[in-house]
Amino acid sequence: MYRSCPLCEATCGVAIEIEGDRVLSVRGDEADPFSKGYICPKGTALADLHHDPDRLTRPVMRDGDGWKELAWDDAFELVGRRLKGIRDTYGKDSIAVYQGNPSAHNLGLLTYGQLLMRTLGTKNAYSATSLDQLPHMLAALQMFGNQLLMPVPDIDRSDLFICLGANPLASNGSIMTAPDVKGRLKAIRDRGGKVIVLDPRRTETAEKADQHLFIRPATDAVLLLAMIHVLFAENLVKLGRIGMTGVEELRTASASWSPERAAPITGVSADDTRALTRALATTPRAVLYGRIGVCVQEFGGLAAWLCYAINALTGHLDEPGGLMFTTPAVDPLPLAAMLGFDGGFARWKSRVSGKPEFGGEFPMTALAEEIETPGNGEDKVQIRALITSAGNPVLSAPGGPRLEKAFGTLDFMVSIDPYINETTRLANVILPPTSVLERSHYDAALNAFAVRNVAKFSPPTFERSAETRHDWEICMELWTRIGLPAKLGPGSRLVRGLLGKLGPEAIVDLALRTGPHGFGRGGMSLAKLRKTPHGVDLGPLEARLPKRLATPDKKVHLASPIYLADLQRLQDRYETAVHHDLVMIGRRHLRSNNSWMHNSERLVKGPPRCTLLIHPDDAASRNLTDGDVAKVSTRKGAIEVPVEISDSMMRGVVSVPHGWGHGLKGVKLRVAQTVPGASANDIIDPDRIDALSGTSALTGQPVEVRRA
Ligand SMILES: Nc1nc2c(c(=O)[nH]1)N[C@H]1C(S)=C(S)[C@@H](COP(=O)(O)OP(=O)(O)OC[C@H]3O[C@@H](n4cnc5c(=O)[nH]c(N)nc54)[C@H](O)[C@@H]3O)O[C@H]1N2
Ligand SMILES: Nc1nc2c(c(=O)[nH]1)N[C@H]1C(S)=C(S)[C@@H](COP(=O)(O)OP(=O)(O)OC[C@H]3O[C@@H](n4cnc5c(=O)[nH]c(N)nc54)[C@H](O)[C@@H]3O)O[C@H]1N2
Ligand code: SF4
Ligand SMILES: [Mo]
Repeated sequence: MYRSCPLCEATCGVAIEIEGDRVLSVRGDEADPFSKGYICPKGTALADLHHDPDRLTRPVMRDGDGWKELAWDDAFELVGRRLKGIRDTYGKDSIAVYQGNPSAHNLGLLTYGQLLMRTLGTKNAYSATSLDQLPHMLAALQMFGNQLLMPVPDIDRSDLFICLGANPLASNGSIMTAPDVKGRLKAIRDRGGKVIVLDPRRTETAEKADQHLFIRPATDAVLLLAMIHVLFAENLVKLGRIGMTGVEELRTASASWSPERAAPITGVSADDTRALTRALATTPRAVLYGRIGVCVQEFGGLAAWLCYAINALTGHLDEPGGLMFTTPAVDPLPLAAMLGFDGGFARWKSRVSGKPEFGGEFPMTALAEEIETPGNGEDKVQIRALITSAGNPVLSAPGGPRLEKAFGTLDFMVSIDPYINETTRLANVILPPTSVLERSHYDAALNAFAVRNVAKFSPPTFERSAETRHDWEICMELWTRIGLPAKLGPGSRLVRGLLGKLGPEAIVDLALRTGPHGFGRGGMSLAKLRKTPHGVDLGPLEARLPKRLATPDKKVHLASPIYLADLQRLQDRYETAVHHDLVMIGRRHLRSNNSWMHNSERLVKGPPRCTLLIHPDDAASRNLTDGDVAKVSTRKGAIEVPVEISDSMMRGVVSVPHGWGHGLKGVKLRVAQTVPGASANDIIDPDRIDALSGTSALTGQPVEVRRA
């Protein structure tokens, strides 16, 4: 059986050997035209997820300290009645929704999960977006006119790959769907090109690069402004064929940020900044790729914007080997619009602290206060109920303990999730979906950010039993039982009755047929994909501008006023810079996936991974030796983790990975609980945000470290 692995963004093809209802083996699918046999250890663990005895298959309801199983109909009746009651009594905004990361990897949630959230009509919509890529989406909206128009590095044709705040050798790439990044980076070097990594840690990716430069956390915007300063100073700006506005504003904005001024802030020397800039500007096929490290920080909005802008200023936007837009078989723009995911920023603000909405969602940093703070009147509604879907905010969002406490005060909470984990143990009812191998799959989201245009449909590997429900069926049922509007809103042609019959496959089929490779232009359809189980290659990325732009003037807007205004905050920050002895960053490991795959023996075996990485000098000055237990504290609390001394860390920076902390009472993950670790998000201050976008500042958290 062939399918694609939905666990991370790489979308590798897997070949699964089965016997009866058991998986015998999972291997890379050599015939997949995109991944060509590559998989990582998590792909093999698909079998563990499917066979995990802790995975729920029927709804459960909290019953004192334990849980009792419910029949599906009873569960839907209960959840529907409670949520409807709360909505009728307190209003739409009294029900909050949190959608986690796997939503983007699950066709049912991408479509019907979105529809459920949108028909709820609640302003209290939250997701992992504000812990992740929000600044990239905001930049796409401001610069290219649509939040989904995020360009991707054309890594296979690039001769210079500058990697800022990403570690694709561990993460397998993000907003850059590229199975076997290691092979693709090696290919750059084999053809005489260069890979340069800027990161506060000498990462796995940096180890394989031509050059690694340490950069102090959360100073990327300063580095990028200095690089832009050099571009103008040395006449290296090259605008190419695309119409752009805002070039002069960028010249002015960068004028005061000389590399000499930036160097003591960023830790990147003025010479290195100039050399880097010249290399980017003079290499015909080059790209600067920025990812989560540039987003989840105090100046994430500015940094993500400047990453796109610098590619545009050096003539690398929409050019082979540069930063390009995809031509996916399912165009996400009309699909998202149809599902009610409209772009927009700061059209309204959150009730308690005035945080800006983005795409109809508030940032995660507003959730706890919106639950805790009493409302007064119709427009000022307090959250009374919560639906979490494919998310684990107690571990993945900063201020985990506060969220946990807040969830405990809700009138009702329901989680759509296969596990009783740190978050879902707080729910009244858990509705578990079918396993990853029991459902069909099409990567509607990730194909849109793939470094080649590809399409693949995965049929279910196993027949599901009548006793189970797909994510989309759960969402559909809740839509009906809560008594939500049957239509999305004025103008929407999506009607509940019809959607209940269609299912996500029909939506994909329609999108394929009407998409850029569809009717008359390649005849793409679901039927066609079913006949090509390894997937189809639709060729390299192509130039798409200006046609693809969604800006009214069909130009790239290099200097949106929201960014120009936010530059003052950067100025102020470094005029009054407070020096911190130590700041904390995170890290990812190839055998983890955020918080939720530590229940697989084969993925967690080996030495403990939830450790504090610290530079030898920083360890020495604190009398720490390898294997000591360190107490890491912030004004939000403290955690204890083993010390691992390593010169891969920049001085003044320590690293603790997120997604651990499985020792909480009531968690039912028997393997994960044997390697609990501690949650970095317990001590990351939720009030540290990028004030522009509302994104959580997960990186650059000031900490104190001493022996426990
Ligand atoms: N194995 C594995 N793969 C995953 C995941 C996982 O948990 N495990 N998670 C998936 C998800 S949800 C995502 S969003 C992607 C993320 O994919 P990536 O963006 O590649 O994420 P990371 O591996 O965390 O790499 C971020 C890098 O930024 C560096 N960094 C931290 N702070 C700063 C800073 O201020 N400036 C700069 N320049 N660098 C900084 C960190 O040291 C780190 O090396 O990975 C996905 N893939
Ligand atoms: N400190 C720090 N915090 C971080 C990050 C960081 O780098 N540093 N990274 C952030 C990022 S990039 C992200 S994306 C978030 C992730 O944050 P979340 O999405 O909140 O957390 P995950 O750990 O991905 O949890 C996924 C949940 O989905 C469930 N699940 C898995 N598959 C399915 C499915 O098919 N259907 C349903 N219904 N449920 C499913 C799992 O059981 C688990 O409960 O974490 C963020 N938090
Ligand atoms: S790299 Fe990602 S998609 Fe590929 S096998 Fe690993 S987890 Fe699955
Ligand atoms: Mo993410």
